[in-house]
Amino acid sequence: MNKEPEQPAAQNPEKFSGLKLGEPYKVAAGVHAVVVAGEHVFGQMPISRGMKALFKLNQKLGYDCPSCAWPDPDDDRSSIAEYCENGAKAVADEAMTKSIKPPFFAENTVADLAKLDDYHISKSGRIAQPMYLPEGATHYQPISWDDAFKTIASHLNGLQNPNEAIFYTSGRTSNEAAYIYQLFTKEYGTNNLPDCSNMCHESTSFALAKNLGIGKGSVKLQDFYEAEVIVILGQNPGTNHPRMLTALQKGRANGAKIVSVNPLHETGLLGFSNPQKFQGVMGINTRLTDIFLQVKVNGDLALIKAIELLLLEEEEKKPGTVFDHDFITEHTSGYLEFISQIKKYELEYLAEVCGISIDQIREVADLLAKKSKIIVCWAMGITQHKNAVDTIYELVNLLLLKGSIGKPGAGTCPTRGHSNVQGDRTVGIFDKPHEALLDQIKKVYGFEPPREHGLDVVNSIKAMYEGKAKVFFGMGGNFLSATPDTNYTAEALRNCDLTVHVSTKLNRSHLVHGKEALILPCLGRTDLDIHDGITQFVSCENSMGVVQMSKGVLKPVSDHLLSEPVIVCRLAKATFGNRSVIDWDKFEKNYDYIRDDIEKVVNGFEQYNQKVRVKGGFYLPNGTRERKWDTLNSKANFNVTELVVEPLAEDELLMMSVRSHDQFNTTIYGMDDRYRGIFNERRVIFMNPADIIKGGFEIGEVIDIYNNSDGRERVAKGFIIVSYDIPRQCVATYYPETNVLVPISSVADKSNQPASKSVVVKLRKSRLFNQPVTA
Ligand SMILES: Nc1nc2c(c(=O)[nH]1)N[C@H]1C(S)=C(S)[C@@H](COP(=O)(O)OP(=O)(O)OC[C@H]3O[C@@H](n4cnc5c(=O)[nH]c(N)nc54)[C@H](O)[C@@H]3O)O[C@H]1N2
Ligand SMILES: Nc1nc2c(c(=O)[nH]1)N[C@H]1C(S)=C(S)[C@@H](COP(=O)(O)OP(=O)(O)OC[C@H]3O[C@@H](n4cnc5c(=O)[nH]c(N)nc54)[C@H](O)[C@@H]3O)O[C@H]1N2
Ligand code: SF4
Ligand SMILES: [Mo]
Repeated sequence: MNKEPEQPAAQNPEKFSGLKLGEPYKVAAGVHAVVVAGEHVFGQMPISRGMKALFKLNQKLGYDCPSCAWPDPDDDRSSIAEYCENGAKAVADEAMTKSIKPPFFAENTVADLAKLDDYHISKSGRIAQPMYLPEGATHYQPISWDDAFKTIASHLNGLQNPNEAIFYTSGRTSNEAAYIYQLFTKEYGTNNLPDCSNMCHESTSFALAKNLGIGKGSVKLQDFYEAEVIVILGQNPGTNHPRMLTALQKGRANGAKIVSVNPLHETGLLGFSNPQKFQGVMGINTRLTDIFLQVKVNGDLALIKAIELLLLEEEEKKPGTVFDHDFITEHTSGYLEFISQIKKYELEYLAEVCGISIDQIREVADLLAKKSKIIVCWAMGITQHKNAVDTIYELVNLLLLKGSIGKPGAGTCPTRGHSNVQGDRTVGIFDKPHEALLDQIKKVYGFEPPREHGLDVVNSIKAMYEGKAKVFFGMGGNFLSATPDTNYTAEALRNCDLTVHVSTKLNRSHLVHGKEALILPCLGRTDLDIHDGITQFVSCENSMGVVQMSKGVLKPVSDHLLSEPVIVCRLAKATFGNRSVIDWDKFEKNYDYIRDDIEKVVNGFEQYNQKVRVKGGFYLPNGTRERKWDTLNSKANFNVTELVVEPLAEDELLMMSVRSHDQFNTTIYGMDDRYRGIFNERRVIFMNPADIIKGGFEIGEVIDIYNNSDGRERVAKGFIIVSYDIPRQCVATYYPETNVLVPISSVADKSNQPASKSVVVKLRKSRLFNQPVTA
């Protein structure tokens, strides 16, 4: 068996920062959250800058929160505080005044920087100027923008085939930048456009496009206020979509029942103290969840099937009282096949697989039987499993039985991650572009875009690993740390002739690089972007399909930063010379021209420039809301799914990787996860107390986590055991520290999304530590 090469540093530092344990919180947010937000913002910039930044955050005509994609209220926005603790942390992290200039790179070798942990890498500051790492060099050195673009152009023009280049996008990129970026790659000749969505909601986009005709959710915020039941699966909104709690609170006050499905009793699902309301300030809390189902990791498909089986039983007893037959007959296809297949399952078996008692499942089925305004919300706890697409099919089956799509108070709510991840896909960041988009590009610009599908994230990594792709260009993000199989991906990046990152902050992907490497520092969401005296703005689409303008307000930390759209234009001009049919100068001068072109090419952007200037923006069309199904048969489709259970061996555990309350993906804001009672340490593993005893371990002991897959041993060294309320044989760790354990071959069927929440692992005593290290 092959032994793994040493890991790309810092994933396994040999010392701990000093874990302190507290009780998990019962209530999220509250005044404490406001205090923490203030500490983050004012700790990293002067008061005046911080006030300015917070004052314009999520305000109509202000800038869009760079953190998650949860929507802003259409109407009643607070004029002082339309954001949450984690939005403020994201702003603090981006708008910090500390910056890293050439002397920082001259003093530190790349190898030394790679030894820092992610928290310290991010805290080093905003990158102030373009930097270049020549082949064989040990230090990044300054480079002019012109020379940087010439270097990239010469590599791109030297490739034998455009498909040897990879163009990654992370979901913070604006519509304007994303549109011209994908246009550039198409004129260059490739659809190799992997994006963070491939690791995020790809399973959702695949499933929903197939059964409902559009890969996006159907609900609007207003639906939360009209719903009778809101089911939340595989999502931790208190940390990752904090203002969703406000919507849940309002929905519940209007009579909705909330059902939460999660292996962990996440604080934000249990209770909420709204710091923007008098009651919250006074410490008055609202309970959020009515029924909590502590499902086993990846038990959701079995659970939904069990609920459907009980609903069917009730419907058969009292025909016409549970299912919406008018809806089913008029709008759906595949009902009879679905019914005959679901009957094959035994309730007892399904209950055993999901780990929920039949009584509790019955409680939920009884609730759903009587209601028809049902919203189903989900996130990474559903999408990052091998059978994720099937689970989402099944969630939609449930909604179709109840006629709960395309009417007020009901529908699908896949909660998106990055603030513009949905918009990037809308404007063409997709390795499998729709023919309609390609036809329109051909019509508007007159060149033939490539029709062959490109590479997604997993296939891009494989192509670089195998030497089939040689140039990697990252528009934002942290490809090395966000992707699975860290060592394999590191090898893939090191194989490239050139790796380029357009970034605001330093990250590990700059430090594990190709033969040559470039860092191109860009403006962030909060930064003012002025060309020829005109302040430019960009726009983003949130999780509910609203497109809004985002206009930065802060003076950039350096005069050497360029905006993402300008970077794309200069890249295109350097690469094509006078070969291009596109007027890149025009785009660069004023982003209105980019929006004019988006309007011509992408459906739903009529009068883009006018509508985006209206306070609050505009909704993109979404057929599911009007019960218009853009599927092959023009129907909403039931999908028959199979429950395939892969049993674990006695010594195996199923690991999910989750976010702490102090991080945004690979950016680590702090070392605490206070809602879960974890302080000052990230390298912990949450375990059921009975599994700790069964494995012969102790609480506080340091272990190594490992697995064997496709002939390799993968190891994440040095994790402290924490006893936690989590189902048997399930464990949780923080992402990205354990990405090293996710085999590149472990993906969701059909969507090819890394299955980073069903990682089969084993534990063994650490060779580095033999003392319990809990404080
Ligand atoms: N502050 C902050 N906000 C963020 C982010 C961030 O890192 N920090 N990231 C952004 C991004 S890109 C995204 S995609 C979203 C992610 O938002 P989430 O999806 O909420 O993020 P995770 O931490 O991955 O949490 C997944 C949740 O699913 C549960 N879970 C895991 N496995 C299963 C399972 O098999 N079944 C069920 N039912 N539950 C399961 C976990 O216990 C956890 O509560 O957040 C966005 N917002
Ligand atoms: N094991 C495991 N792996 C996961 C996940 C998981 O739950 N578990 N989640 C997956 C998910 S849902 C996602 S979305 C991906 C995230 O994957 P990515 O989007 O690639 O990662 P981020 O950590 O969000 O990227 C952070 C970097 O973006 C840069 N940046 C920040 N703002 C800007 C900007 O405005 N412009 C530019 N150009 N750069 C900017 C900064 O340099 C920062 O270091 O990770 C995935 N990986
Ligand atoms: S809920 Fe999301 S978008 Fe809204 S302020 Fe918080 S982090 Fe930002
Ligand atoms: Mo995400």
